[in-house]
Amino acid sequence: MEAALLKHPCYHEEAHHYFARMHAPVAPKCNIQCKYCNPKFDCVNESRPGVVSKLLHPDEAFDKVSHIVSRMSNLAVVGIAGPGDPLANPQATFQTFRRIAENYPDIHLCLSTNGLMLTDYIGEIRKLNIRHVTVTVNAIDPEIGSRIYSHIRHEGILYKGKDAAELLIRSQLEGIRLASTYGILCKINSVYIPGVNGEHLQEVSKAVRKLGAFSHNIMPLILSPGSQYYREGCRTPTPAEINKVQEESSRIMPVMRHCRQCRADAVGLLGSDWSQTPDMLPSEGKFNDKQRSEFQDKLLGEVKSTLKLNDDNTDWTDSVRVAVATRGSNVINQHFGHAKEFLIYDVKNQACRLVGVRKVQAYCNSSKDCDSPMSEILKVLIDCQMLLSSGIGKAPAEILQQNGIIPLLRKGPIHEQLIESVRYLNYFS
Ligand code: CLF
Ligand code: SF4
Repeated sequence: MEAALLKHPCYHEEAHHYFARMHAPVAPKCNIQCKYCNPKFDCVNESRPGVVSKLLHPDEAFDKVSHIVSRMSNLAVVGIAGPGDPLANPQATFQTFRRIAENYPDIHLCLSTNGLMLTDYIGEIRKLNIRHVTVTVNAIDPEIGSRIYSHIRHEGILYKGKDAAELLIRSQLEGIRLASTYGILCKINSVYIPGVNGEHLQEVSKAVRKLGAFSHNIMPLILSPGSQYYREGCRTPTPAEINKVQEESSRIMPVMRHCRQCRADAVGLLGSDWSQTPDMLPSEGKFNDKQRSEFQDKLLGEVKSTLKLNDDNTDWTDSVRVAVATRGSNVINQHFGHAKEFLIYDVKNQACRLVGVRKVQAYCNSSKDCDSPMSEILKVLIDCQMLLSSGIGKAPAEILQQNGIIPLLRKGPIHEQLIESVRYLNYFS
């Protein structure tokens, strides 16, 4: 498998334990209005709600990239994902990509868009060798689309209702077809909106697969305060609902299960964000290009060695569901009390598979009936039988136990620890 995949933390599940990405927040404007988005907040297609700390001019963005590249030796990808739509800000977007491509040819470039202008800029995307493009497709049926988008602006005209959705969907599908034809790896993001498009996402998978898309990332709706859905009292999907649609779509095409719905200015491994404190990066000093390349070759070797652990033929009936607290590097190294998210695995015999990532904060911040962090965590871990972390306080451990979740203290490689812990499940029970 080529490095463009194995080094991209979003395109390959194993890569996300080792390789980092950063986003350059240079694109403020958007040309559509999704009902879940509040323009004062990050784009929820690619980020959790939260104001971008600072919009950057392309020159500032390049300086920030240079700073991080020299200190974060596992940085493999620079993406532009907002806070608006990158292709509604083509000058800033392509100027930023151009400078990065000229100075750091080994860094992979990644673009995330609503797809309205994708066909218009496909030439520029190819010229800059942008190999990874994500398109957010929430519906392929204009009737459903009209319940998700309130309007779009295209060539000076304002479209609303079904007309708007029809134009957007046509542009997205044509863009995906064209990009895939040129060998660009197209990932599809869909926001699961209960009561609107949940039942429809399988149809989206089928359509985009036919056009050559590479994988489908189905993400739970996060309600941005102030957005139309928020005002209307929409709800977010439960972990069980998300699992169900991901499972259905995974029979059609590869499904991404490790998305963190990152900020438009995120920096670092998925799930551990250095965007607010880039001066405190955890490196010994600066790296030159040769050192970075050697280090990344070593990481690539680690990714490859984990590939053989995956078993696609396992029947997962009667498997054990386990939550894991980690800060990355494919090891259990996070204290329960500091965890903002849990990786959820199914384990059976010698095999394990990632079911998803469940954020504590995101669910907590977005749900209106959030009463305490612990009750929120219990909701998030509702279907888990075990929790593995590097440390946990007595009180939360007891609460977990009372709710049928066995908390175990573990350190070391996730796969190894999962297999071993589940082997002794009866003993711990
Ligand atoms: Fe960024 Fe997106 Fe590129 Fe990844 S994020 S532009 S493809 S480098 Fe990744 Fe973040 Fe999920 Fe996006 S985890 S929100 S899928
Ligand atoms: Fe908001 Fe992104 Fe939708 Fe634009 S594409 S309205 S920035 S969520």
